[in-house]
Amino acid sequence: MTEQKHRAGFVSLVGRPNAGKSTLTNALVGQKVAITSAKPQTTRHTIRGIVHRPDAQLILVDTPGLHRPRTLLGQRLNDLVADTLSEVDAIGFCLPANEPVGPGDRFIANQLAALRGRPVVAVVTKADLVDRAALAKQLMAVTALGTEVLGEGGWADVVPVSAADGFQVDTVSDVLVSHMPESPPLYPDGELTDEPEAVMVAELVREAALEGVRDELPHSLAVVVEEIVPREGRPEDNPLLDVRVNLYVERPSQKAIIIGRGGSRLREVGSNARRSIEALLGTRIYLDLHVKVAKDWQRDPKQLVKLGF
Ligand SMILES: Nc1nc2c(ncn2[C@@H]2O[C@H](COP(=O)(O)OP(=O)(O)OP(=O)(O)O)[C@@H](O)[C@H]2O)c(=O)[nH]1
Ligand SMILES: [Mg+2]
Repeated sequence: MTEQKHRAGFVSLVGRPNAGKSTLTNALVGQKVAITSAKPQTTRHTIRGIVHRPDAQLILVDTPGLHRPRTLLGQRLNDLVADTLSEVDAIGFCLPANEPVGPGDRFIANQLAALRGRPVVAVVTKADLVDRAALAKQLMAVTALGTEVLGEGGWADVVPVSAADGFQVDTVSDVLVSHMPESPPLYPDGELTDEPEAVMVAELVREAALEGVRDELPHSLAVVVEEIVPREGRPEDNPLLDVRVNLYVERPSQKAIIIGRGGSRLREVGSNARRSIEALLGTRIYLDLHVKVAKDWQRDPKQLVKLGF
């Protein structure tokens, strides 16, 4: 009898903005570790989500969507992804089933082709949004892109998946595991992410603030947690954390949108974020949100550093 060896390694999920990388990360991990939204450029830094299986451990590195950079922020995000790719064991290239393979995908495919030697699994996401015939066509188009940029062998695998209804999520996991090196687990059992708490808190506020806003605002929003401190004088069995968070936008008009009439929108953002942060931290919190204008921060190197980029 041959004994199965334990495998463990790093997988970077890449793809165009909005391709479904973060949603797939959460589905594979089985819990929310990355925020998601219908707006492109939701993910702004790499997030590690950890998949624990009896036979393997996958450390998923969810990345910001890759695109032709138009701002300094866009450039930084692309550089971040390039750095990440040089350190992983395999790459999951996400392409949505419901959008034709386009120049944006080809741009990324060519960058991946330059990293010869690392297996690239093409993952056709959002399979639930198309019928079988359209899915088959898309799988062929994606396969063709693989042979076009990588030559004869093409992608290491091509797998359709729907993170929304769970279709083939286990298959994606199996395929990625098959490309991992033999290794003992790299993270302790039960750890689902290695994100610091403050980063998760900032992300949950950003997710709540992105809900329902118009298209140009999301890119202009940055969220920084100033402090998380226990409220003094609380009974031990009923603690309260004071969480102070700044939301930065680029223009006064955007500040007005975030705050809403009479502060109504900010209150709604606050109560939505508070619920998800309390679920994350397991204690009650008092969430204090402040909206500030940092003019054109996406283009200003000094401000980018201050905001954590
Ligand atoms: N129907 C359906 N929608 C999906 C699926 N996966 C993701 N979505 C939706 O697609 C949108 C983008 O998903 P994200 O996971 O945030 O995409 P992303 O690739 O991480 O985007 P960026 O971080 O902006 O690069 C969200 O509205 C998701 O709900 C899926 O399997 N089926
Ligand atoms: Mg994302």
